[in-house]
Amino acid sequence: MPSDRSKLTSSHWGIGIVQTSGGRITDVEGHPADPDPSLLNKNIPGGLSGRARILKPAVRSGWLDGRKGERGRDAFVEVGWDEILDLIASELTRVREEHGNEAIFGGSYGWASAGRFHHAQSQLKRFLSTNGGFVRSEGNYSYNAALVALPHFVGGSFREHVVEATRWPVIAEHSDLVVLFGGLAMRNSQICDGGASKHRMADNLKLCTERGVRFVNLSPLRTDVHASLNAEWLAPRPGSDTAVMLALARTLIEEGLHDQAFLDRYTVGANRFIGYLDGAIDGTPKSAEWAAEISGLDAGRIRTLACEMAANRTMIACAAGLQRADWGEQTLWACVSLAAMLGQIGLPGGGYTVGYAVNAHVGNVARPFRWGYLPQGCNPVSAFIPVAMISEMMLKPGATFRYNGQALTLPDCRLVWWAGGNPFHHHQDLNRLRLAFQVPETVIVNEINWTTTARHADIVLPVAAPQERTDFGGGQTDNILVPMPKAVEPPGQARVEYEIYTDLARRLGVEQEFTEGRDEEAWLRKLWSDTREAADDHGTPLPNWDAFIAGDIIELPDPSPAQVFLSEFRTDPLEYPRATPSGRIELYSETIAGFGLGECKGHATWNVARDLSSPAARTYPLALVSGQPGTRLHSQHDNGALSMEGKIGGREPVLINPADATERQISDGDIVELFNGRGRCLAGARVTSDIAQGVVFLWTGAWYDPDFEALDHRDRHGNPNVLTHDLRTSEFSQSPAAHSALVDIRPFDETPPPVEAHEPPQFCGRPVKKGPQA
Ligand SMILES: Nc1nc2c(c(=O)[nH]1)N[C@H]1C(S)=C(S)[C@@H](COP(=O)(O)OP(=O)(O)OC[C@H]3O[C@@H](n4cnc5c(=O)[nH]c(N)nc54)[C@H](O)[C@@H]3O)O[C@H]1N2
Ligand SMILES: Nc1nc2c(c(=O)[nH]1)N[C@H]1C(S)=C(S)[C@@H](COP(=O)(O)OP(=O)(O)OC[C@H]3O[C@@H](n4cnc5c(=O)[nH]c(N)nc54)[C@H](O)[C@@H]3O)O[C@H]1N2
Ligand SMILES: [Mo]
Repeated sequence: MPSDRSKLTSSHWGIGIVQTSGGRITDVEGHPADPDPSLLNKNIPGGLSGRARILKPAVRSGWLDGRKGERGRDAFVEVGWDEILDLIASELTRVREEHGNEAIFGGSYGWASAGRFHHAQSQLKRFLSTNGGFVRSEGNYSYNAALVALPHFVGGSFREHVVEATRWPVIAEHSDLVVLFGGLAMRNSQICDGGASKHRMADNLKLCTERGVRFVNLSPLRTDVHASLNAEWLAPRPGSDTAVMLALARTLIEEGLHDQAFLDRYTVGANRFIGYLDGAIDGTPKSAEWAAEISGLDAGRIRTLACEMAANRTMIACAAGLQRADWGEQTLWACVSLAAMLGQIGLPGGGYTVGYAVNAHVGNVARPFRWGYLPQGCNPVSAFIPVAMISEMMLKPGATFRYNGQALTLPDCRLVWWAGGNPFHHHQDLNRLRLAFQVPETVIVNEINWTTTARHADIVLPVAAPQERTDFGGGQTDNILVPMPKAVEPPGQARVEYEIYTDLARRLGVEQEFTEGRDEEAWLRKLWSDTREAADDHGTPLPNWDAFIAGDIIELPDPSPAQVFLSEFRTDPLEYPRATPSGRIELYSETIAGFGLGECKGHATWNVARDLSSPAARTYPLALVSGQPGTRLHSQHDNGALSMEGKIGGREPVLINPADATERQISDGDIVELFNGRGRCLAGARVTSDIAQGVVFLWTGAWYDPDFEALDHRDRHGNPNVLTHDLRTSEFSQSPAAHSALVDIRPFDETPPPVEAHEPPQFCGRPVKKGPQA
């Protein structure tokens, strides 16, 4: 029990105890109940009280001045709450009257913050639904290809895949070998959306080492696997995993090690897949030598690895990052197909998993029942976009596109409202996104800080952070409920978003519909009472709200500690069929073949990444991997203490192999420039043999800091998304493909410009009205 019970908090990376002084947060300590507390709490004080904090409502000067100027460059005019809410109410009304609700984009992707009630997207969507609806976005940036594709291959949602993943203690007991495509990054498993209260991964992996489980890490980054696991490190070229998986499968056939009985009973299409492996379709046998050429791995090792996988109880783990790449759907299908050939799917410690380490909970714990939530209302608008088509939507309204077998049209959105996300962090090809963001008539952003997205808005609403409002935490897949009493008041004029929407709803004549007669406190009590009811149904009574919010975390039983993925299906595939057309795992899918997409055929297929198959391969020789940062969550609190400690000369570190560095006369600690045909950015060089030769690794999340005087609006801070493309994985799932980009890098010989991303924008007075109407 913490000494000061009134200051517990929860975040996506863990629980903490907030220390305050003079109405400000001075520190957030780990909670004693967490065996491996996340250090990311150290970012909170700086992240909430930095110079970038938004303190007053603000309007872009050019927008006030008859919608002129350029988003992202203009100064802002600070105004009062009444004025800004009047402006928004009249602008919403205008857009609805002139263009209908199909012209309002409320997709607003992003992680926002933990807390069941004050969830930024739920609040915005509920408000917009109350006002006639909005265009939504479908899917996410994390594992979109898996969301769309796995239901075709294996049936069931991807959520089921991760929630039902085989538990690590089962692996410790039963597996001999774990083959990790894309590693098992401990830094990533700090986090889960909505909360990750106890970090169990380290202890569970310790069980594996104690039992002598062997790990093979196929990844460009050695440290993608914790050193204690003593993994063998193989570094295939980024984007070549599908080829390696296909070659492992082909080797099983060559050696007669595939499990024909499993294929016959549990799958369809094995013969056609095997035909492709043999080269019957394209004349190219998918041999170990073929994959060695593509991946840079040793053909002999591919063969012996296939034999070891067949001879042992083997878990194949595919990191989510691998499907965040060109043709990412194929990597998933190749993984499932390889596991099917081995025939261990559904056995304890065998088979495959997509997304161990995508968060703290996969394979570690699950939620016993659904916590109370704020209903988002009914959205009358049916138009949507796949989430990563944001630039495409703004730049090409009315264009048609393919998605999961459908032909759809991009909506024509005139007003864009973002709350709880940072597209200038998360989206690819930021120079293109900047152009796209010039198109809408109005952009509204609710933010805590002056992120680059807020700077690209017309209307900016300063909002309270989680520690500045009362809520309760319950992670999407956690088994722990956390009281989150307000620790400090919001600074300046920042307000709780629910109050902002309530005031707006009043102006628009829909207050009762939006609030249902409840204020913040009444909603918190309702959501808690919904949670208690669900708990009662599960036989785990919870205290009342007043006792809970004044108390400590509450841990509920883990519903499935010994779970084995697809074990029921394995027991009886007729009784427990998969939700695919055949009821089995589909190694060949008539549905997908019927989509008629060139690169996505009816079986797992090898395709070369776009940058590699274009002239870029010759111009830009290095593969850029842009994984999740260990020192923060995405772009959140990038100006916090831990995040800043990780930077080099105030810029994001880029990992580069000594051979690549020497060739370019780059030394550790140098300021370097990364560049390709899409953009360029500065970063700090970290020369290390932990990264494979031919690859550079730049963490995501440094706030994009364009220098408008420099070539390509060079980013001064080290945001990899100025270099990535936004072509998406394929027309099958239209998923983000951030990990497929080629770049080059050189020492930056000029005086490095200061990083300005963590500063507020310029403010100015109101534009003076000129002309006859003045
Ligand atoms: N190159 C590359 N790009 C990537 C990835 C990659 O691997 N490589 N990964 C992708 C992935 S997996 C993801 S999930 C995305 C993440 O992309 P995002 O989820 O957009 O990133 P965050 O930094 O978490 O942005 C959340 C924003 O919400 C704000 N916020 C927090 N709480 C609140 C609140 O209560 N109200 C409001 N209004 N705002 C709030 C924060 O200040 C922050 O600016 O990035 C993607 N981008
Ligand atoms: N600390 C921290 N943890 C996080 C997050 C964060 O921002 N900070 N974000 C969270 C979110 S939203 C998500 S979705 C998950 C993402 O979890 P993942 O998708 O697993 O994370 P990534 O870091 O994108 O990729 C994992 C690793 O894959 C490797 N990799 C990349 N490309 C290739 C390839 O072509 N082949 C092979 N074999 N390996 C490759 C990289 O070395 C990288 O370290 O992480 C979550 N955890
Ligand atoms: Mo994600």
